[in-house]
Amino acid sequence: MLFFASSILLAAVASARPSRILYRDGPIEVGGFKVQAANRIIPVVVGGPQDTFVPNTVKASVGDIIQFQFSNGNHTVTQSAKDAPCKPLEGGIHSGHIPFEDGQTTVGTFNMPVTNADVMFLYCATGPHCQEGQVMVVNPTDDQQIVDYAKGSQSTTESVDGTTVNGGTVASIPLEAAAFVPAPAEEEPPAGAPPAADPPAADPPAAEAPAAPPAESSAASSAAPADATSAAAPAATSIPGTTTTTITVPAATATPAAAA
Ligand SMILES: [Cu+2]
Repeated sequence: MLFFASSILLAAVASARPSRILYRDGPIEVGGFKVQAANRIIPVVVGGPQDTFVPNTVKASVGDIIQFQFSNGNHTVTQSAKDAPCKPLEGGIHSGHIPFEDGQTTVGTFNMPVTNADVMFLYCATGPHCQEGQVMVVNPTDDQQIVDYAKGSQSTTESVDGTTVNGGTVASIPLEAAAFVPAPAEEEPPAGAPPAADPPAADPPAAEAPAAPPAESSAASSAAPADATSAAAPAATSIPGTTTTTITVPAATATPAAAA
């Protein structure tokens, strides 16, 4: 049921509509159109199978809280100026680096209160993520703004990290409450039966099955009896016998040497 709900959520997010808005002082909105928005919590997924923000544009009102939820990888939410992508804006918001690793049961969040209706340009300051398009715009004035900002970020050569956490609160939520399904653990690909296991195991990625083939003892035990059973007795007997004979021969040779 949770998985089903998550699928709906992801589909809704993909269509760029604020789908699962949580009202702190009211009913929970699930895809309808209750518009008297007051103090909403708006989830934005950061990272995951791809280095992205989902959604990458958000319309928020003063009093709302944008809750950045950090999925797989290690990412930041950092504010830049419109025309200076991938570089922190002085006094702008910065979440710090918040990782998500396989097996985590909680999700790191950065809760950013929206204090004015101005446009905000945000990027991830980890590695080349900004150049790769991990950027978003809050309260864009038109649809072109995110496109232009992403293009600008791609033209930069490197990102500048933020310095101090600012403009929000770092916290965490249970994984079950997150707006995403984590990427599958990276240790499991060798097994040949992922298709069958996928649908049921999609919601909690907890149990890992250590499948180690322990076949050494049987091989060793079968090899040992083979040696003992085979006609090793004659060979073993002949070797000592030969050695003894050789020792006798040099003794005879020593005689002429001594004579010379
Ligand atoms: Cu990132």
